[in-house]
Amino acid sequence: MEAPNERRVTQSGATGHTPDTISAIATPNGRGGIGIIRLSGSQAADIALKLCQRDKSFTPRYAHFHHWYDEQGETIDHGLTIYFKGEQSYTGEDTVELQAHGSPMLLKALFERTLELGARPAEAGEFTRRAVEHGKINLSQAEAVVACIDAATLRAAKQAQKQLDGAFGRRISQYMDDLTSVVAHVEACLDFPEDEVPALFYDQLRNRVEAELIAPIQHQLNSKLGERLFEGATVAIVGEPNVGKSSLLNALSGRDRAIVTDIAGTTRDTLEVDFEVNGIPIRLVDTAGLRTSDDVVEQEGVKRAKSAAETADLIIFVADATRPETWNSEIHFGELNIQLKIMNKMDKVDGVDTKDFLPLSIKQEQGLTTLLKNMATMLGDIDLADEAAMVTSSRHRAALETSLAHIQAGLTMLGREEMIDLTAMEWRRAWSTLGEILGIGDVEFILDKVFSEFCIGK
Ligand SMILES: Nc1nc2c(ncn2[C@@H]2O[C@H](COP(=O)(O)OP(=O)(O)OP(=O)(O)O)[C@@H](O)[C@H]2O)c(=O)[nH]1
Ligand SMILES: [Mg+2]
Repeated sequence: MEAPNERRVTQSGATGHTPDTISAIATPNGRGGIGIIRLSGSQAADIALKLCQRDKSFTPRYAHFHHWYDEQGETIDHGLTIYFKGEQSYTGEDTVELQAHGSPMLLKALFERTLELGARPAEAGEFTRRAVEHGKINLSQAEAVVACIDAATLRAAKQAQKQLDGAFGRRISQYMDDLTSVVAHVEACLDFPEDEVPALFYDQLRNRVEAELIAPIQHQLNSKLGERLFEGATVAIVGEPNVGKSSLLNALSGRDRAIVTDIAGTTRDTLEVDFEVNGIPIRLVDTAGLRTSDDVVEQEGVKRAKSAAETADLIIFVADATRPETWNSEIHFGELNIQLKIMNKMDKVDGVDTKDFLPLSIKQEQGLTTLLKNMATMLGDIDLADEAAMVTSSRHRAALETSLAHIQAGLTMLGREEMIDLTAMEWRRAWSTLGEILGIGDVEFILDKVFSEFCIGK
């Protein structure tokens, strides 16, 4: 008689050995209530049946309670086995999830057992890559999966969800459809003798390309908010000593992080705190007050302050309302682009002209809300009519920019008969560049690059 764990039951009708069934521990490395192993491929169900020593096929999407056995027939662990059949699974092929205890040791043993039974370890992002290859999702949705997992703020995660729902992809598909249609129109002109194509025809086509493609793509490219939500921004606080820079860092981040004293030169080194403004992840950098000093440590601090300011996305210059000598940002930062200037300690003065400074009293907590609002605006948080179609990655931005350039190049040649071919060629290039966003066309190298950023098990 056959040993139970060698019984061969085929669930999916797969015959023979396909090396292509992948397995991975899908939950993060560490201890937890539940840990999940995921299998995908034609042998997934068969491997799971052997693991369970079960001879009756699984009901799809049904949680089967089972023990899982090793080669000797000893229990490794027990838990839920869920089978997703082909089309109904995340990857678009037979998939099994084993919901085990979240013990790193047991999960490793279970995972190794799935390999013994014929699976191979999944590569980073391979489950999602298969989903793309089986047409379950497009490439921009696959990227949204990573963005969702990596999101540092709830707003970023929600934005990733919208991309995952396909709003961004639908917009790109719309552009591609429009391009197909205008290319067809242009090519139709080739069938007419030159003087029979009415000028009006070109005008209408031009207007259409401008309204349906150029304007909306430019609008999408104008906002950097999407990238900011995921990539975050660095904000440096600079100014003369003792103006309240460290106090501002503490007030904004809501943490008593930096030392605050009335001694000028308290902060020597740069100090960073992470927080968020309107869902934009911010790295706030406090710096040493800028002044000429003989102190070697302080000189180094000043050097660091300058380099922090140079690399920041936004520089906040703080001045002390009681000391006009601290108001001139040109002295130390003449060459830098200071976007936001603050006049602090307004509680100590009466009727000071704050010029282009934002009045603030950290002590009395006045002006902080306005400051946060200004920060968000300067970091690109403007009202967008259509947040769902927001550009969220530099890859998408580059593709949209290239595509726009091709559309515009085609447009400049439109109306000249001998150039018709070139116009159509530029617009076809625009089309395939947009296709790269969705993973359409010959894009193997793009897939490799995108999926290398995934984690194992996703
Ligand atoms: N009255 C008043 N005092 C303030 C205000 N903000 C900060 N201070 C005081 O100003 C002094 C200097 O504050 P810090 O935050 O240490 O100043 P800093 O710019 O970081 O100084 P350095 O690290 O030396 O460059 C402290 O005594 C604070 O309590 C304010 O809005 N009003
Ligand atoms: Mg300080």
